[in-house]
Amino acid sequence: MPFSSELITASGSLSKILLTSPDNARAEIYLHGAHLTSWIPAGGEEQLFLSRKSEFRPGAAIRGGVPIIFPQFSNLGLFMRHGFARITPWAFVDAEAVADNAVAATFQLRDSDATRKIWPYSFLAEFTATLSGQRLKMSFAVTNNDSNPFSFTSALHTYFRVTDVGKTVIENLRGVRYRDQVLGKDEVQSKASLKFNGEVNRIYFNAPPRLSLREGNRVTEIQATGFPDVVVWNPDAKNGAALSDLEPEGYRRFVCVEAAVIGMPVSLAPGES
Ligand code: TA6
Repeated sequence: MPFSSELITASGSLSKILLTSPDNARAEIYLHGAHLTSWIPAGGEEQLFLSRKSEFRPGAAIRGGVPIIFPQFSNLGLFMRHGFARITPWAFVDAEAVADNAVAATFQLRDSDATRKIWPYSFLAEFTATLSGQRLKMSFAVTNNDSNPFSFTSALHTYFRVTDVGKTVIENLRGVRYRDQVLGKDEVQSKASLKFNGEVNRIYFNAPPRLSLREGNRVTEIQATGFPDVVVWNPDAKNGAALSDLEPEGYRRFVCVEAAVIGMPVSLAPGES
């Protein structure tokens, strides 16, 4: 079977690409934010959480899937919280067959009057989702098209779907220094497994490149290169209820594990990628 990609009109009249690999893995990516909202491995089930109360409209961020955070993570800087990439329409470039029986869909975002009002630089950002079998690969690249250098922070803010956050752990973070954003202080991970017994909002710096997300027998292997940090987030019941676009009890059904570059922002000279 060849791969397929189809552009359809979806929630909120926004457009999305339905992507299917030759071995029948599937993904959905909105042009709004180049936001991946669904990933179903071949013969498998949905791996990403998407809130039933999510907004789908220009200017708003989709709650769930994989928001692309660029050019600023959270409030850690002078610019817009979590950046503008997730609330801006991207261009779909193409979908093509690549090695290992996979299909790759590429999206681009360039600066505009609107983005330069928020962040005064000329740039090209490119997001590629590569899909086959049991694997989803996401690549994010930025080119400095400006005459001045710039720096940025970024994350692929992935909402992994779980059945019960209380039965979910993340493994392989022992010994890693983190900023606890709830307590506002730095700590070192002492336990082998990170559990979710309440609000968790942490930036792990220089984390190992491979982590596991485990719920019972179900294990998701997470691997990152070029993103040295990892953000782990779950809001808990109280903070989750305060999010207007999160469905009731929605906090139970996801854990965010985010490939991130925060501690050492990426600096690009003019022309560099
Ligand atoms: O990545 C964790 C985080 O920065 C949390 O602080 C939490 O607020 C989350 O992102 C979601 O942010 P959002 O702007 O999408 O509500």
